[in-house]
Amino acid sequence: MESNTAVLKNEAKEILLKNRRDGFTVPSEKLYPFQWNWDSGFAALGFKNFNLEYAIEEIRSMFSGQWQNGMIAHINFHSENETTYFPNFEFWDTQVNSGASQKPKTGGITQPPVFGFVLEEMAKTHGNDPVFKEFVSEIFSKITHFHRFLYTIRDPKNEGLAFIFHPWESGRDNSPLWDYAYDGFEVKPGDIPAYTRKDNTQADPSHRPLQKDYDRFVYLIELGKKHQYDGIGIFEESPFLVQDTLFNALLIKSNDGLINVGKQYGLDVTEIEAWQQKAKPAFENKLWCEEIGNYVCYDLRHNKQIKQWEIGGYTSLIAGIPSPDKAQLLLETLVEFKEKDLFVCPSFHTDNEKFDPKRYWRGPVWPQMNWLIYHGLLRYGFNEMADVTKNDIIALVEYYGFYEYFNPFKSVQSTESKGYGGHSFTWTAAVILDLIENA
Ligand code: 9WN
Repeated sequence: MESNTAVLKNEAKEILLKNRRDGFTVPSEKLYPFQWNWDSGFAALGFKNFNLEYAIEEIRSMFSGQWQNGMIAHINFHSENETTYFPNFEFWDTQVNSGASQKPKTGGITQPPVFGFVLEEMAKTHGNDPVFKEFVSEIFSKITHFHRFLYTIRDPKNEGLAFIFHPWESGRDNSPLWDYAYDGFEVKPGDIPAYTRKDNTQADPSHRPLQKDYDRFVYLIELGKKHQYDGIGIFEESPFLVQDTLFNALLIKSNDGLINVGKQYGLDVTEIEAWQQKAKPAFENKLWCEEIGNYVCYDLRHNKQIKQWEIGGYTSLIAGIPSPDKAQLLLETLVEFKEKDLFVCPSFHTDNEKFDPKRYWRGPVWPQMNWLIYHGLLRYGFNEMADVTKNDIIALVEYYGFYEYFNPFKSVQSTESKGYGGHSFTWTAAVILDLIENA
Protein backbone atom coordinates (compact mmCIF):
# COMPACT_ATOMS: atom_id res chain seq x y z
CA MET A 1 0.00 0.00 0.00
CA GLU A 2 1.22 3.50 -0.82
CA SER A 3 2.15 5.73 2.12
CA ASN A 4 0.14 8.93 2.70
CA THR A 5 3.09 10.96 1.53
CA ALA A 6 3.37 9.07 -1.74
CA VAL A 7 -0.39 9.52 -2.33
CA LEU A 8 -0.15 13.26 -1.68
CA LYS A 9 2.85 13.61 -3.95
CA ASN A 10 1.13 11.82 -6.80
CA GLU A 11 -2.02 13.83 -6.38
CA ALA A 12 0.02 17.05 -6.34
CA LYS A 13 1.78 16.11 -9.59
CA GLU A 14 -1.52 15.19 -11.23
CA ILE A 15 -3.02 18.56 -10.31
CA LEU A 16 -0.04 20.46 -11.68
CA LEU A 17 -0.23 18.52 -14.92
CA LYS A 18 -4.00 18.88 -15.17
CA ASN A 19 -3.84 22.65 -14.65
CA ARG A 20 -1.08 22.98 -17.22
CA ARG A 21 -2.11 24.46 -20.57
CA ASP A 22 0.08 25.43 -23.51
CA GLY A 23 3.35 26.05 -21.61
CA PHE A 24 1.73 27.69 -18.57
CA THR A 25 -0.41 26.71 -15.60
CA VAL A 26 -3.73 28.15 -14.44
CA PRO A 27 -4.16 28.53 -10.65
CA SER A 28 -7.56 26.85 -10.78
CA GLU A 29 -9.57 25.69 -13.77
CA LYS A 30 -12.72 27.80 -13.55
CA LEU A 31 -12.07 30.43 -10.89
CA TYR A 32 -8.74 31.64 -12.34
CA PRO A 33 -8.48 30.46 -15.96
CA PHE A 34 -5.32 32.44 -16.93
CA GLN A 35 -1.68 32.63 -15.91
CA TRP A 36 -1.16 34.60 -12.70
CA ASN A 37 2.19 36.12 -11.79
CA TRP A 38 3.19 34.82 -8.37
CA ASP A 39 1.12 31.65 -8.80
CA SER A 40 3.26 30.96 -11.86
CA GLY A 41 6.43 31.23 -9.74
CA PHE A 42 5.01 28.67 -7.31
CA ALA A 43 3.95 26.42 -10.20
CA ALA A 44 7.57 26.44 -11.43
CA LEU A 45 8.70 25.62 -7.90
CA GLY A 46 6.49 22.55 -7.99
CA PHE A 47 7.44 21.45 -11.51
CA LYS A 48 11.17 21.71 -10.84
CA ASN A 49 10.78 18.64 -8.59
CA PHE A 50 9.87 16.37 -11.48
CA ASN A 51 10.08 18.22 -14.78
CA LEU A 52 12.66 20.97 -15.26
CA GLU A 53 11.43 21.67 -18.77
CA TYR A 54 7.93 22.49 -17.54
CA ALA A 55 9.33 24.74 -14.82
CA ILE A 56 11.35 26.63 -17.41
CA GLU A 57 8.43 26.88 -19.82
CA GLU A 58 6.23 28.21 -17.04
CA ILE A 59 8.56 31.13 -16.30
CA ARG A 60 9.32 31.73 -19.96
CA SER A 61 5.60 31.94 -20.63
CA MET A 62 5.10 34.46 -17.81
CA PHE A 63 7.91 36.64 -19.14
CA SER A 64 6.49 36.48 -22.66
CA GLY A 65 4.09 39.14 -21.34
CA GLN A 66 6.80 41.46 -19.99
CA TRP A 67 6.20 45.12 -20.76
CA GLN A 68 8.90 47.35 -22.22
CA ASN A 69 9.14 49.16 -18.89
CA GLY A 70 9.97 45.81 -17.26
CA MET A 71 6.64 45.10 -15.57
CA ILE A 72 5.38 41.56 -15.31
CA ALA A 73 1.63 41.93 -15.08
CA HIS A 74 -0.44 40.10 -12.50
CA ILE A 75 -2.22 38.16 -15.27
CA ASN A 76 -1.28 36.98 -18.75
CA PHE A 77 -4.48 36.42 -20.70
CA HIS A 78 -3.14 33.70 -22.96
CA SER A 79 -6.62 32.74 -24.01
CA GLU A 80 -8.80 35.55 -25.33
CA ASN A 81 -11.88 33.32 -25.54
CA GLU A 82 -12.17 32.52 -21.85
CA THR A 83 -15.15 34.31 -20.33
CA THR A 84 -15.39 33.14 -16.72
CA TYR A 85 -13.18 35.85 -15.17
CA PHE A 86 -13.69 39.55 -14.57
CA PRO A 87 -11.86 41.81 -15.34
CA ASN A 88 -10.83 40.43 -18.70
CA PHE A 89 -8.15 41.90 -20.99
CA GLU A 90 -10.67 44.18 -22.69
CA PHE A 91 -11.50 45.86 -19.43
CA TRP A 92 -7.80 46.46 -18.66
CA ASP A 93 -7.33 48.02 -22.10
CA THR A 94 -3.54 48.10 -21.73
CA GLN A 95 -3.11 49.64 -25.17
CA VAL A 96 -3.08 52.95 -23.29
CA ASN A 97 0.59 52.10 -22.65
CA SER A 98 2.60 51.81 -25.85
CA GLY A 99 5.06 49.40 -24.21
CA ALA A 100 2.43 47.00 -22.88
CA SER A 101 2.53 43.43 -24.15
CA GLN A 102 -0.29 42.72 -26.61
CA LYS A 103 0.66 39.09 -27.18
CA PRO A 104 -0.20 37.84 -24.71
CA LYS A 105 -2.56 40.55 -23.54
CA THR A 106 -2.13 41.27 -19.85
CA GLY A 107 -3.52 43.17 -16.89
CA GLY A 108 -2.12 46.60 -16.04
CA ILE A 109 -0.82 45.95 -12.52
CA THR A 110 1.76 43.58 -11.07
CA GLN A 111 2.11 41.05 -8.21
CA PRO A 112 4.73 40.01 -5.62
CA PRO A 113 8.10 39.41 -7.34
CA VAL A 114 8.96 35.78 -6.74
CA PHE A 115 10.99 34.76 -9.79
CA GLY A 116 14.43 35.67 -8.44
CA PHE A 117 14.15 33.30 -5.53
CA VAL A 118 12.35 30.63 -7.56
CA LEU A 119 15.32 30.70 -9.94
CA GLU A 120 17.64 30.17 -6.99
CA GLU A 121 15.51 27.23 -5.79
CA MET A 122 15.77 25.73 -9.27
CA ALA A 123 19.55 26.24 -9.22
CA LYS A 124 19.80 24.17 -6.02
CA THR A 125 18.79 21.01 -7.84
CA HIS A 126 19.56 21.83 -11.47
CA GLY A 127 22.56 24.15 -11.16
CA ASN A 128 24.82 21.93 -13.26
CA ASP A 129 22.30 21.07 -15.93
CA PRO A 130 23.28 22.80 -19.23
CA VAL A 131 19.59 23.35 -20.03
CA PHE A 132 19.19 25.29 -16.79
CA LYS A 133 22.40 27.27 -17.38
CA GLU A 134 21.11 28.27 -20.79
CA PHE A 135 17.83 29.34 -19.22
CA VAL A 136 19.63 31.51 -16.66
CA SER A 137 21.38 33.39 -19.46
CA GLU A 138 17.99 34.00 -21.07
CA ILE A 139 15.94 34.98 -18.00
CA PHE A 140 18.39 36.73 -15.66
CA SER A 141 18.26 40.13 -17.38
CA LYS A 142 14.46 39.91 -17.71
CA ILE A 143 13.95 39.35 -13.99
CA THR A 144 16.43 42.14 -13.28
CA HIS A 145 14.47 44.42 -15.61
CA PHE A 146 11.30 43.64 -13.65
CA HIS A 147 13.05 44.65 -10.42
CA ARG A 148 14.35 47.80 -12.14
CA PHE A 149 10.74 48.73 -12.93
CA LEU A 150 9.90 48.30 -9.24
CA TYR A 151 12.88 50.36 -8.02
CA THR A 152 12.19 53.24 -10.43
CA ILE A 153 8.57 53.63 -11.48
CA ARG A 154 7.30 52.18 -8.21
CA ASP A 155 9.83 54.04 -6.05
CA PRO A 156 9.86 57.64 -7.34
CA LYS A 157 11.52 58.96 -4.17
CA ASN A 158 14.27 56.35 -4.41
CA GLU A 159 13.70 54.97 -0.92
CA GLY A 160 14.46 51.33 -1.67
CA LEU A 161 10.80 50.32 -1.16
CA ALA A 162 8.38 49.74 -4.02
CA PHE A 163 4.78 50.90 -3.76
CA ILE A 164 1.63 49.13 -4.87
CA PHE A 165 -1.48 51.01 -5.95
CA HIS A 166 -4.00 48.17 -6.09
CA PRO A 167 -4.76 45.52 -3.42
CA TRP A 168 -4.44 42.81 -6.10
CA GLU A 169 -0.77 43.73 -6.38
CA SER A 170 -0.21 42.63 -2.79
CA GLY A 171 -1.42 39.09 -3.58
CA ARG A 172 -3.56 39.52 -0.44
CA ASP A 173 -6.44 41.30 -2.12
CA ASN A 174 -9.00 41.34 0.59
CA SER A 175 -6.87 41.72 3.69
CA PRO A 176 -8.39 43.94 6.40
CA LEU A 177 -5.17 45.97 6.04
CA TRP A 178 -6.61 47.62 3.00
CA ASP A 179 -9.74 48.75 4.88
CA TYR A 180 -7.32 50.95 6.83
CA ALA A 181 -5.38 52.04 3.75
CA TYR A 182 -8.55 53.20 2.00
CA ASP A 183 -9.29 55.32 5.08
CA GLY A 184 -12.82 56.29 4.15
CA PHE A 185 -12.33 56.22 0.38
CA GLU A 186 -15.65 55.10 -1.11
CA VAL A 187 -16.66 54.91 -4.75
CA LYS A 188 -19.65 57.07 -5.58
CA PRO A 189 -22.25 56.31 -8.26
CA GLY A 190 -20.94 57.47 -11.63
CA ASP A 191 -17.25 57.21 -10.61
CA ILE A 192 -16.77 53.90 -12.40
CA PRO A 193 -18.14 52.13 -15.48
CA ALA A 194 -20.77 49.41 -15.12
CA TYR A 195 -19.29 45.92 -14.71
CA THR A 196 -20.36 42.38 -13.84
CA ARG A 197 -18.43 40.27 -11.38
CA LYS A 198 -17.78 36.63 -12.20
CA ASP A 199 -15.88 35.50 -9.10
CA ASN A 200 -18.95 35.14 -6.90
CA THR A 201 -20.56 32.71 -9.32
CA GLN A 202 -17.43 30.51 -9.29
CA ALA A 203 -16.76 30.54 -5.53
CA ASP A 204 -18.88 30.89 -2.39
CA PRO A 205 -19.87 34.61 -2.41
CA SER A 206 -19.72 34.75 1.38
CA HIS A 207 -15.97 34.08 1.15
CA ARG A 208 -15.28 36.63 -1.58
CA PRO A 209 -14.66 40.39 -1.31
CA LEU A 210 -17.69 42.65 -0.79
CA GLN A 211 -19.26 44.64 -3.62
CA LYS A 212 -17.88 47.91 -2.26
CA ASP A 213 -14.39 46.39 -2.41
CA TYR A 214 -14.90 45.38 -6.04
CA ASP A 215 -16.03 48.95 -6.78
CA ARG A 216 -12.74 50.15 -5.33
CA PHE A 217 -10.80 47.55 -7.32
CA VAL A 218 -12.45 48.84 -10.49
CA TYR A 219 -11.86 52.47 -9.53
CA LEU A 220 -8.13 51.76 -9.14
CA ILE A 221 -8.01 50.05 -12.53
CA GLU A 222 -9.57 53.15 -14.08
CA LEU A 223 -7.02 55.32 -12.30
CA GLY A 224 -4.17 53.15 -13.61
CA LYS A 225 -5.61 53.32 -17.11
CA LYS A 226 -5.84 57.11 -16.93
CA HIS A 227 -2.09 57.22 -16.20
CA GLN A 228 -1.07 54.54 -18.73
CA TYR A 229 -0.48 52.17 -15.76
CA ASP A 230 3.01 53.55 -15.15
CA GLY A 231 2.66 57.32 -15.01
CA ILE A 232 3.73 59.43 -12.01
CA GLY A 233 0.07 60.48 -11.73
CA ILE A 234 -0.62 57.15 -10.05
CA PHE A 235 1.77 58.05 -7.24
CA GLU A 236 0.33 61.54 -6.99
CA GLU A 237 -3.35 60.64 -7.17
CA SER A 238 -4.10 57.11 -6.08
CA PRO A 239 -6.29 56.88 -2.96
CA PHE A 240 -4.57 53.55 -2.29
CA LEU A 241 -0.76 53.76 -2.12
CA VAL A 242 1.12 51.30 0.07
CA GLN A 243 4.65 50.04 0.69
CA ASP A 244 3.70 46.46 1.40
CA THR A 245 5.64 44.11 3.69
CA LEU A 246 5.25 40.93 1.65
CA PHE A 247 5.83 42.62 -1.69
CA ASN A 248 9.06 44.24 -0.55
CA ALA A 249 10.30 41.24 1.45
CA LEU A 250 9.88 38.99 -1.58
CA LEU A 251 11.57 41.60 -3.73
CA ILE A 252 14.54 41.55 -1.35
CA LYS A 253 14.53 37.75 -1.26
CA SER A 254 14.40 37.70 -5.06
CA ASN A 255 17.27 40.21 -5.25
CA ASP A 256 19.28 37.78 -3.11
CA GLY A 257 18.29 34.93 -5.41
CA LEU A 258 19.48 36.88 -8.46
CA ILE A 259 22.73 37.86 -6.76
CA ASN A 260 23.48 34.26 -5.77
CA VAL A 261 22.57 32.74 -9.12
CA GLY A 262 24.30 35.60 -10.98
CA LYS A 263 27.53 35.08 -9.07
CA GLN A 264 27.38 31.34 -9.66
CA TYR A 265 27.35 31.95 -13.42
CA GLY A 266 29.67 34.98 -13.51
CA LEU A 267 26.95 37.55 -14.33
CA ASP A 268 27.11 41.21 -13.34
CA VAL A 269 25.15 41.77 -10.13
CA THR A 270 26.36 45.25 -9.10
CA GLU A 271 23.06 46.98 -9.88
CA ILE A 272 21.15 44.43 -7.82
CA GLU A 273 23.58 44.71 -4.92
CA ALA A 274 23.08 48.48 -4.90
CA TRP A 275 19.27 48.02 -4.68
CA GLN A 276 19.76 45.56 -1.89
CA GLN A 277 21.93 47.90 0.17
CA LYS A 278 19.16 50.44 0.19
CA ALA A 279 16.20 48.09 0.44
CA LYS A 280 17.11 46.10 3.55
CA PRO A 281 17.64 49.07 5.92
CA ALA A 282 14.62 50.87 4.41
CA PHE A 283 12.44 47.84 5.16
CA GLU A 284 13.83 47.56 8.68
CA ASN A 285 13.52 51.26 9.53
CA LYS A 286 10.23 52.10 7.92
CA LEU A 287 8.20 48.93 8.41
CA TRP A 288 9.13 47.65 11.87
CA CYS A 289 6.42 48.42 14.46
CA GLU A 290 7.41 47.97 18.09
CA GLU A 291 3.82 48.26 19.30
CA ILE A 292 2.66 45.34 17.15
CA GLY A 293 5.88 43.32 17.39
CA ASN A 294 5.86 42.73 13.66
CA TYR A 295 6.69 44.48 10.40
CA VAL A 296 3.69 46.39 9.07
CA CYS A 297 2.75 48.07 5.81
CA TYR A 298 3.32 51.78 5.26
CA ASP A 299 0.41 53.82 3.95
CA LEU A 300 2.09 56.38 1.67
CA ARG A 301 -1.14 58.22 0.95
CA HIS A 302 -1.75 59.05 4.61
CA ASN A 303 1.89 58.91 5.69
CA LYS A 304 1.57 56.39 8.46
CA GLN A 305 2.16 52.77 9.30
CA ILE A 306 -0.84 50.46 9.18
CA LYS A 307 -0.45 49.18 12.71
CA GLN A 308 -2.04 45.74 12.44
CA TRP A 309 -0.63 42.27 12.96
CA GLU A 310 -0.79 40.55 9.60
CA ILE A 311 0.94 37.64 7.90
CA GLY A 312 2.91 39.73 5.37
CA GLY A 313 5.40 40.73 8.09
CA TYR A 314 6.43 37.08 8.40
CA THR A 315 7.95 37.04 4.94
CA SER A 316 10.69 39.26 6.39
CA LEU A 317 12.13 36.02 7.80
CA ILE A 318 12.78 34.35 4.47
CA ALA A 319 14.40 37.62 3.32
CA GLY A 320 16.72 37.54 6.37
CA ILE A 321 15.64 41.01 7.51
CA PRO A 322 14.93 40.79 11.28
CA SER A 323 17.61 40.72 13.95
CA PRO A 324 17.57 37.51 16.05
CA ASP A 325 15.65 39.38 18.78
CA LYS A 326 12.95 40.55 16.43
CA ALA A 327 12.73 37.12 14.82
CA GLN A 328 12.17 35.73 18.32
CA LEU A 329 9.21 38.07 18.77
CA LEU A 330 7.73 36.86 15.49
CA LEU A 331 8.21 33.28 16.62
CA GLU A 332 6.38 33.84 19.90
CA THR A 333 3.11 34.75 18.18
CA LEU A 334 3.27 31.55 16.14
CA VAL A 335 3.77 29.59 19.36
CA GLU A 336 0.68 31.32 20.81
CA PHE A 337 -1.37 30.30 17.78
CA LYS A 338 -0.23 26.74 18.14
CA GLU A 339 -1.08 26.71 21.84
CA LYS A 340 -4.56 28.03 21.04
CA ASP A 341 -5.09 24.97 18.87
CA LEU A 342 -4.94 26.85 15.60
CA PHE A 343 -3.26 25.74 12.44
CA VAL A 344 -0.26 27.91 11.66
CA CYS A 345 -0.43 30.49 10.22
CA PRO A 346 -3.65 32.54 10.19
CA SER A 347 -3.36 35.42 7.74
CA PHE A 348 -4.78 38.00 10.15
CA HIS A 349 -4.65 38.07 13.93
CA THR A 350 -7.40 35.97 15.47
CA ASP A 351 -7.93 38.56 18.26
CA ASN A 352 -8.70 41.33 15.80
CA GLU A 353 -12.39 42.16 15.32
CA LYS A 354 -11.85 42.08 11.53
CA PHE A 355 -10.57 38.50 11.66
CA ASP A 356 -12.69 36.12 9.59
CA PRO A 357 -11.64 32.45 9.24
CA LYS A 358 -13.36 32.00 5.88
CA ARG A 359 -13.10 35.16 3.85
CA TYR A 360 -10.18 35.77 1.47
CA TRP A 361 -7.09 36.94 3.35
CA ARG A 362 -8.99 38.03 6.45
CA GLY A 363 -7.84 35.08 8.56
CA PRO A 364 -7.51 31.75 6.71
CA VAL A 365 -4.30 29.73 6.28
CA TRP A 366 -2.72 29.93 2.78
CA PRO A 367 -0.44 27.12 1.54
CA GLN A 368 2.10 29.30 -0.27
CA MET A 369 2.40 31.48 2.83
CA ASN A 370 3.28 28.42 4.90
CA TRP A 371 6.01 27.56 2.38
CA LEU A 372 7.47 31.06 2.74
CA ILE A 373 7.24 31.06 6.53
CA TYR A 374 8.65 27.54 6.80
CA HIS A 375 11.78 28.59 4.90
CA GLY A 376 11.99 31.80 6.90
CA LEU A 377 11.87 29.93 10.21
CA LEU A 378 14.55 27.51 9.01
CA ARG A 379 16.76 30.44 8.10
CA TYR A 380 16.66 31.57 11.75
CA GLY A 381 17.18 28.06 13.14
CA PHE A 382 13.61 27.82 14.49
CA ASN A 383 13.42 24.22 13.36
CA GLU A 384 10.64 23.08 15.64
CA MET A 385 8.20 25.79 14.55
CA ALA A 386 9.34 25.32 10.95
CA ASP A 387 8.21 21.71 11.22
CA VAL A 388 4.87 22.76 12.71
CA THR A 389 4.35 25.19 9.81
CA LYS A 390 5.16 22.51 7.28
CA ASN A 391 3.22 19.71 8.97
CA ASP A 392 0.15 21.90 9.54
CA ILE A 393 -0.26 22.67 5.86
CA ILE A 394 0.33 19.04 4.92
CA ALA A 395 -2.24 17.96 7.52
CA LEU A 396 -4.78 20.48 6.21
CA VAL A 397 -4.39 19.24 2.64
CA GLU A 398 -4.52 15.63 3.74
CA TYR A 399 -7.73 16.26 5.61
CA TYR A 400 -9.58 18.64 3.29
CA GLY A 401 -7.92 18.24 -0.11
CA PHE A 402 -5.95 20.58 -2.39
CA TYR A 403 -7.97 23.74 -1.81
CA GLU A 404 -6.88 27.34 -2.29
CA TYR A 405 -6.96 28.14 1.45
CA PHE A 406 -8.17 26.79 4.80
CA ASN A 407 -9.92 27.52 8.08
CA PRO A 408 -7.29 27.93 10.82
CA PHE A 409 -9.42 26.47 13.61
CA LYS A 410 -8.70 22.82 14.35
CA SER A 411 -12.08 22.58 16.07
CA VAL A 412 -14.06 22.98 12.82
CA GLN A 413 -12.71 19.71 11.48
CA SER A 414 -15.50 17.86 13.23
CA THR A 415 -18.15 19.77 11.28
CA GLU A 416 -16.48 20.82 8.01
CA SER A 417 -15.17 18.59 5.28
CA LYS A 418 -13.94 21.08 2.68
CA GLY A 419 -11.33 23.76 2.32
CA TYR A 420 -12.18 27.11 0.73
CA GLY A 421 -11.85 28.87 -2.63
CA GLY A 422 -10.80 26.92 -5.70
CA HIS A 423 -10.18 23.17 -5.58
CA SER A 424 -7.31 21.24 -7.24
CA PHE A 425 -5.33 24.41 -6.74
CA THR A 426 -1.96 24.86 -8.39
CA TRP A 427 0.05 26.55 -5.63
CA THR A 428 -1.32 24.15 -3.04
CA ALA A 429 -0.12 21.21 -5.15
CA ALA A 430 3.20 22.90 -5.89
CA VAL A 431 4.17 23.73 -2.32
CA ILE A 432 2.99 20.40 -0.90
CA LEU A 433 5.13 18.61 -3.46
CA ASP A 434 8.11 20.84 -2.78
CA LEU A 435 7.79 20.51 1.00
CA ILE A 436 7.59 16.71 0.81
CA GLU A 437 10.37 16.34 -1.76
CA ASN A 438 12.77 18.59 0.12
CA ALA A 439 12.04 17.45 3.68
C1 9WN B 1 -6.98 38.63 -8.15
C2 9WN B 1 -4.80 33.62 -8.32
C3 9WN B 1 -4.98 34.86 -7.44
C4 9WN B 1 -3.84 35.00 -6.42
C5 9WN B 1 -4.15 36.04 -5.36
C6 9WN B 1 -5.51 35.71 -4.75
C7 9WN B 1 -6.58 35.71 -5.83
C8 9WN B 1 -7.40 37.25 -7.62
C9 9WN B 1 -8.89 37.26 -7.40
O1 9WN B 1 -6.25 34.73 -6.80
O2 9WN B 1 -6.66 37.00 -6.42
O3 9WN B 1 -5.62 38.62 -8.50
O4 9WN B 1 -9.62 37.38 -8.39
O5 9WN B 1 -9.33 37.15 -6.25
O6 9WN B 1 -5.83 36.57 -3.72
O7 9WN B 1 -3.13 36.04 -4.39
O8 9WN B 1 -2.65 35.31 -7.07
O9 9WN B 1 -4.62 32.49 -7.50
